[in-house]
Amino acid sequence: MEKIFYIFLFFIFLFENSAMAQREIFVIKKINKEITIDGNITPEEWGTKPTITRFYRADNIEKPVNSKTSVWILYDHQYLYVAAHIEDKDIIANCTKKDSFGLFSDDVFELFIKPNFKSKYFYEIDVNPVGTVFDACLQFRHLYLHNAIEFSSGVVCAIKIYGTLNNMKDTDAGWDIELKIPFSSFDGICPPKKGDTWYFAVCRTEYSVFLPNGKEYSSSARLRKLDFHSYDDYDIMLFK
Ligand SMILES: [Ca+2]
Ligand SMILES: [Ca+2]
Repeated sequence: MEKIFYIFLFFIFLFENSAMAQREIFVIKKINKEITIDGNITPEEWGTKPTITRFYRADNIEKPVNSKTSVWILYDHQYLYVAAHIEDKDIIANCTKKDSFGLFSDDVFELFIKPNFKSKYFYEIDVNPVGTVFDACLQFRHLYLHNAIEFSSGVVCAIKIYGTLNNMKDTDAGWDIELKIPFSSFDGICPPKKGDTWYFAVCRTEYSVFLPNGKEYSSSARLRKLDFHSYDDYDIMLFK
């Protein structure tokens, strides 16, 4: 019966979005035990299989991504949990001021969430390798962040760096991030129920001396143009 329900949902989305991108549906499992946000992505907490293993270049989805990313997403009655294993040979982070545009000169892990496609609002939560957060509420697709609405996600995050920070002379392995976002932060949004669907993209801005252009934008969503805010191309998280 459950299987039929998910197949039904799939066709609903296919119909709803036939003129839009090829959305992928990621099933998000509910957990009973709160995850310790300490930067250690343990199999006991997150399971062995990441939710997302494939990222696409945001400037050209046909080209292979240089820096790989694996993402885990879970939830409970209170929080949305996200973890990522982030390959990065040259870890860069200088910004320490919250909500500063200086963050975007660093390596950044970026989460875009649109709980309700019919609502104009969606949310962005960005974190660099030293845990500096930029979060914003957005209301237009291709919005310049300068017009973002003040929003505090209440995100709690922890990071483990495997390498040296801001040292281009050696080769780093990458960084791991764990974060939790209270559902109560989203205006008017209740904790999701089984079968609810949200739209989302996990993205990265990466700077590295090892990259051909010194920079790479990548996303879990197949973005048809280089714009992390084009939510028409976001994938779907299906709360199980
Ligand atoms: Ca942990
Ligand atoms: Ca980097």
